[in-house]
Amino acid sequence: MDEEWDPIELLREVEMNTLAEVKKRLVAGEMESLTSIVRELLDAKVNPREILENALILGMNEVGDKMGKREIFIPEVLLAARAMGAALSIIRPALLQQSDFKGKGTIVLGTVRGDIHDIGKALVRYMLEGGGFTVIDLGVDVTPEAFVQAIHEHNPAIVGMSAMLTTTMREMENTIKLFEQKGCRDKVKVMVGGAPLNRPYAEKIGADGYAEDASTVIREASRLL
Ligand code: B1M
Repeated sequence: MDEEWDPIELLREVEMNTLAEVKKRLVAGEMESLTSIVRELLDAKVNPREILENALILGMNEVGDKMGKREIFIPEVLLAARAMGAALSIIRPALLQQSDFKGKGTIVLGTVRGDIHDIGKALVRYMLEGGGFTVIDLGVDVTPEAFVQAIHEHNPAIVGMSAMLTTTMREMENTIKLFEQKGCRDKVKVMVGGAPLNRPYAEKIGADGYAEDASTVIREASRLL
């Protein structure tokens, strides 16, 4: 008797193979072929969160591991980062379309002074926007003074800070201290995140909230409100 085959199972297998290909091209920094596969997946109605979580984030983690083991160096990491940025900008509209609720509140977001890593922050931003928050993105290498100015300008409910280096995570504490000195600490909740952080550290520096990754950030921001 012929082996039975399940078309849904077959489609799933094709999807998993394509996601593995997305990851491979990201690690190789092949921006053009990566973005064209991502477009094809979105056209085929694959959930953008699945592309993010099962391919792109896994790919960036692999880039980090290879960088840590000195198997690849800054030029290759930059190519992968550029490819990731291009893929994220294609996925962003699809993520926003999934948003079913708007007007949850404003969040000012930035990577702290001395730190130029922006991929994790961009991902956090897209998730928050998808979750109904309005996000004011101050970019990277944001000084404590620029965060204070943004509080006065935008009156956010939450200030979110990202840091990826053990050296720059200290800037979060400096920024919170400046909020206290300038009398705006009570006006906002502070949420922090980034690979070298954990919740005890967030509590130690006086932050109100901490999220480990983009998938938990909406829950944490909602809790703070
Ligand atoms: Co850099 N780098 N890097 N780098 N880089 C790391 C962070 C590192 C761990 C690599 C390694 O050695 N294995 C290491 C840090 C070591 C440490 O401090 N413990 C490192 C280093 C050393 C450096 C330089 C010093 C290298 C050098 O010049 N010798 C230099 C520093 C530059 C600077 O900032 N001043 C540097 C430079 C770079 C590039 C410019 C080449 C590039 C950044 C390009 C860009 O962002 N446009 C880069 C990259 C790409 C990385 C790795 C490989 C990948 C980071 C990334 O995008 N991850 C990284 C290794 C790694 O992380 N494994 C590494 C994917 C992203 C989706 O995850 O950023 O963790 P992540 O974000 C997550 C969570 O952390 C969380 O949610 C995000 C989404 O899930 N999150 C938040 C982040 N912010 C949040 C905020 C929140 C809540 C959650 O609330 C507000």
